[in-house]
Amino acid sequence: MLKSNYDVLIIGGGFSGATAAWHLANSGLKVLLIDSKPWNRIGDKPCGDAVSKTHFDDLGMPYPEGNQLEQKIEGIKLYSPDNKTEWTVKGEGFEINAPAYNQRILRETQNKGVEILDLTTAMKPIFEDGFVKGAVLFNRRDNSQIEVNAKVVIEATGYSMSFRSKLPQNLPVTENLEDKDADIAYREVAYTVDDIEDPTYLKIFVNQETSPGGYWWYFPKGKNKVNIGLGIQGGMGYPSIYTFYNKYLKEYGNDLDMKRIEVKGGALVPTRRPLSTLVWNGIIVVGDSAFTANPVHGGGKGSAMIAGYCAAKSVIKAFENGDFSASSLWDANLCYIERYGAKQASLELFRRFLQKLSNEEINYGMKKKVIKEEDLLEASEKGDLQLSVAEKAMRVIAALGKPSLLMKLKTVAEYMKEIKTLYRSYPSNPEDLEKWKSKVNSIVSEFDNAIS
Ligand code: FDA
Ligand code: PGT
Repeated sequence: MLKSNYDVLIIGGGFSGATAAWHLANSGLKVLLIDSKPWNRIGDKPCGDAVSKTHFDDLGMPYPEGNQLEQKIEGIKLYSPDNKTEWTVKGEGFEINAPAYNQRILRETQNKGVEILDLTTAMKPIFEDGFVKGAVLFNRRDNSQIEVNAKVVIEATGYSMSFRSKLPQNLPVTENLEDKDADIAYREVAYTVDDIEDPTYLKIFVNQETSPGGYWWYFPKGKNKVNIGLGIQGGMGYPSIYTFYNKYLKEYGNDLDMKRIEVKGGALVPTRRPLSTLVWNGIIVVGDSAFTANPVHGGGKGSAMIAGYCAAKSVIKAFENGDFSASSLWDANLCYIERYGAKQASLELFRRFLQKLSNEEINYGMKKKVIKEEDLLEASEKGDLQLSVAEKAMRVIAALGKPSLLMKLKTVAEYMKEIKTLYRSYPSNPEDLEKWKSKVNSIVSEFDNAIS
């Protein structure tokens, strides 16, 4: 078997892995990135392809341009189940050609010295003395096996979690995804018969009948092309995602030219708080594999980029210290939790609440502005649902005169605040992780009881 040594091995070249590589490219470290897919398909995964502009600004990443950018976005329109209420949430973003942008980032990193092997899969970890020390790879270009030793492995394998799942199961980074903590999502990209009225707005349709525990989306990719799909909550025993897609497509995509479908496909979206730790000895987990997607809207590309960025920063520091233990890599946790993870924890609770609401409650809540557009935006941007908002909401809901889960909104806001506060006191070293984690778990189960 061939053997080689690298400072860093990145497994997976999607948004999280590519971003980690991009931020490591000028560090002088010897970096290898591998992906099972051929070059021209890296970044090609089922996705709605919408990413907020703020992520590129915050991380100093280049904007998508040319064929990487399909549509500039000015905001999101959110529709109630009965279609009677439309909320507009403004915010700049991009509807991207994900493979084109992803491959551009990889090319830039390659030009700066990162080695990239496509058609190459990490088959099993090298794990010694409690440390991840590399991986055994299989290269399908020449059918060779390579043993790669690395000081740090960045696990960016997406929702397959295909590398970390082969580590000893007592490591904290091997935590599993519960079926109910994910949405099953499916989308097609198709041309439309007529021009789309306003392609600068993404449309989201919330409806517990046509997409239970998720939503339908209609994301324009130019004047006459659209990414259309839906998510439904996993683990609920619902019919298959295709059943929902075929049954309700006419309702949301009556303008599609069914003869001109470009791509179709589905995948899982994690909708929970991030892994309790992204790092352990010699390893950092990023992106979907670390459950970094937004629990309420399922968008995970921006936060995959944040995780990749945080991983790169902590790797550089670990090399300065010559220490690749969990405590030395711990900064990746602090960086990610501050930038996105704490908000995810709070939004996971909000998601658990939203998924229990009936269409009638959502119609009522949106019509009466129990929560307003700006409150939803604040919740979604910061993970904060103001208590004053919830209190005002109570007075509106009281007028409803019948029992409603919406009455629990104040409790929801309180728990969201509590869990975010707990995330602000994230342990400063691995020794305190288990104690902190059990506090998080008890808030989540208390919350479930409170809204059941
Ligand atoms: P990603 O899955 O992109 O990359 C993982 C890579 O690892 C792959 O290229 C794979 O080949 C490789 N790999 C896996 N195992 C390997 C191994 N053992 N060896 C080598 N390579 C390996 N997000 C968003 O921001 N906006 C949106 O509109 C949507 N919409 C959306 C719709 C649908 C239908 C889904 C399913 C998901 C979304 N998302 C989304 C979520 C988003 O797609 C997702 O969060 C990110 O693409 C995750 O990026 P990662 O880099 O983590 O994984
Ligand atoms: C309810 C559970 C749903 C589960 C999810 C299921 C999903 C399926 C699949 C995936 C499709 C992905 C679509 C991605 C859309 C991207 C949206 C987006 O970019 O949102 C921006 C940016 O957010 P950010 O977190 O990336 O960045 C934040 C900031 O810029 C940097 O910190 C923000 O816009 C919004 O969040 C708009 C809100 C969308 C809300 C989604 C629907 C939820 C349902 C609400 C019902 C309300 C009823 C209330 C009644 C009381």
